[in-house]
Amino acid sequence: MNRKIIKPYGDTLNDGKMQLSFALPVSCDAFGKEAARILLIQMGFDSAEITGMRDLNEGFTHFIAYAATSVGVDTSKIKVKVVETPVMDMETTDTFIAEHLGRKITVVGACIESDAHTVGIDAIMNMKGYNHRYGLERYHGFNAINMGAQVPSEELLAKAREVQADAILVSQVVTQKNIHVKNLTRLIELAEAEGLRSKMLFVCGGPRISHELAIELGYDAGFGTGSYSTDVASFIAITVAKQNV
Ligand code: B12
Repeated sequence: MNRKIIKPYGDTLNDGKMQLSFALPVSCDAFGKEAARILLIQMGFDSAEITGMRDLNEGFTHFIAYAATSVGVDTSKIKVKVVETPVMDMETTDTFIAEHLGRKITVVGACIESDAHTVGIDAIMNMKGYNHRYGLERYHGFNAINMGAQVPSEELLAKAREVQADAILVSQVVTQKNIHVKNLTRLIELAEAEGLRSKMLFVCGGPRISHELAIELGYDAGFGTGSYSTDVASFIAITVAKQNV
């Protein structure tokens, strides 16, 4: 494979220039600015210039910096695990489900445990949709049940069992102290203990979720930042149809 080294683009191609933003526990003055610059040089940047600073009060300052790196990435060596099913629009997915299954696909979704962030799961499931894509509730081919946020794992599994769901959709947005990993692991362990894991697809999502992490945690797929209902609907429809062959 041909090596292809890329570097950040600032002013001219491959000049390595990056904009950085960070906070330090220093005063908002010449001393703090120099501390920020030295930090960047110690991090390995070839040059660093502090172009903005803002007093955050109580001895903290926020900095904006431009720094240049000589480090590049060889894109020919990159391997990532991604969901490989093709992405269909809503109408095509509905037609696919009608033709391949002849029944609705039932999905139950929730943001589990202490996590109160509903916007992500709503973006995928809500009738109104997100960024010009309707959510699963709008699809003819889906019976979509959105249980909202702060749903205990036990309740999500009980609902999935009650409605004989084809798929469970779990959202985790808060990742402090890896709470998302703990919650997602516990849900899978409970599902295994209750004999549910093999009966339905388990799909998780959130800003720090990758497909690779999802697979590692025992899920069928994971969707991170920038995912849409169309990605999830296509994955579920195609996978459920394959299992029904
Ligand atoms: C809005 C918001 C809130 C609102 C939530 C309101 C609501 N009803 O959802 C409120 C004010 C309640 C809130 C509270 C808190 N928040 Co808040 N919040 C945010 C904020 C600003 C936006 C999140 C959001 O809506 N994003 C938009 C959606 C569309 O993006 P998304 O969630 O990533 O979803 C997409 C993908 O991830 C994926 N996806 C997500 N879920 C799923 C599920 C499935 C099945 C699939 C397939 C895909 C998928 O698809 C979506 C569409 O592309 C973020 C900062 C930010 N800018 O992101 C902080 C942020 C998430 N919050 C944070 C924190 C810390 C909190 C609090 C702990 C603050 C506090 N100390 O009280 C509390 C926690 C409360 C709780 N118990 O959970 C931190 C989390 C840090 C971390 N890494 O853990 C963030 C990152 C802010 C920060 N920088 O500190 N928050």
